[in-house]
Amino acid sequence: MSSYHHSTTLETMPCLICEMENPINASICSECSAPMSIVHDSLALGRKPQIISVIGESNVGKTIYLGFLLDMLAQRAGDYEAIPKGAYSIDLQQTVISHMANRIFPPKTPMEANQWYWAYYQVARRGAPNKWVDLIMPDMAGESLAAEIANPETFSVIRNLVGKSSGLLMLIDAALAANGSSRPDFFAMKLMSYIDSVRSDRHEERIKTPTAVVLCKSDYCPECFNDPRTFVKANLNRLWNLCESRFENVEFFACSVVGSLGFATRETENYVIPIPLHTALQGILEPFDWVLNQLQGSGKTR
Ligand SMILES: Nc1nc2c(ncn2[C@@H]2O[C@H](COP(=O)(O)OP(=O)(O)OP(=O)(O)O)[C@@H](O)[C@H]2O)c(=O)[nH]1
Ligand SMILES: [Mg+2]
Ligand SMILES: [Zn+2]
Repeated sequence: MSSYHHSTTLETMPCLICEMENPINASICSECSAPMSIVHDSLALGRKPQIISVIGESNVGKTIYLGFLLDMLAQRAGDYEAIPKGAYSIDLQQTVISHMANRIFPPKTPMEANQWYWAYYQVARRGAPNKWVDLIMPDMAGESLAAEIANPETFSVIRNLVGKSSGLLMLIDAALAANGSSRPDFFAMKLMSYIDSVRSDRHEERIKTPTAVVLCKSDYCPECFNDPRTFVKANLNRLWNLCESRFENVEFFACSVVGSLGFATRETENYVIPIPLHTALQGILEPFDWVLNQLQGSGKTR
């Protein structure tokens, strides 16, 4: 990326995600649909941002997790200070917060990459002002991720994001796993081996990228909070084994966004939908905090 700093003077600019040259006034990359404002904002800052990707199957809770995480950062939870770059960075958290305030879960993320939310934040801990990190956190659709895993190069944006991520938050549906479903375990395995194929040049070397495995919907199985490791070992054993053999820097977490759920049906439809009666955030910041500590090289100083 040596052309990166010189490109302001040219008629085109390389996309930060896929490096494709785009006209200077393009709003999204013609190749991968990433917002070009990320490039403009990073040029204005004079620093190259790092990518933290939230990955996981459709319906696992990525959108809700990321929306609440960003909102917590914006509200200075955990001594963080966070500055959004561009109005586009605020849309995701606004969507999630306003839906939840109306007691509805936010809608499923569309498969088309040009409709994803992207957040670009400068983050630092208060008291450590020299430790600003610039983070790009896209909200991908689980179905697009599944399509890319099944058929690599379907979504080049995902391949580039996974390949360039400095940290990964891998979300798993703990409620399904606790019910004895093998689906989350198999999806996680596929995801891990996909990451492995994208990341490693030498196959005998383990992946070093800090990877937080996050057990979502732990309100359904509160034992996850006490001991996420033991839960993964017992209920997601294939994933556990793959982590041990291929990933050098993995940690396990549990999270939940709801305190209580109601269930409702419509007269015209015969399925039950969960209603979030009140928001109670648990374990949202911890995985992010861990990844950031790994990036800043300060190890486990929590
Ligand atoms: N009980 C419970 N349900 C949750 C929690 N988080 C998410 N959910 C449920 O999971 C559903 C999916 O959440 P999303 O954040 O939209 O999932 P996603 O991973 O973004 O899904 P895609 O956009 O399809 O990739 C929500 O509509 C809720 O029903 C949680 O902490 N507790
Ligand atoms: Mg989503
Ligand atoms: Zn691109």
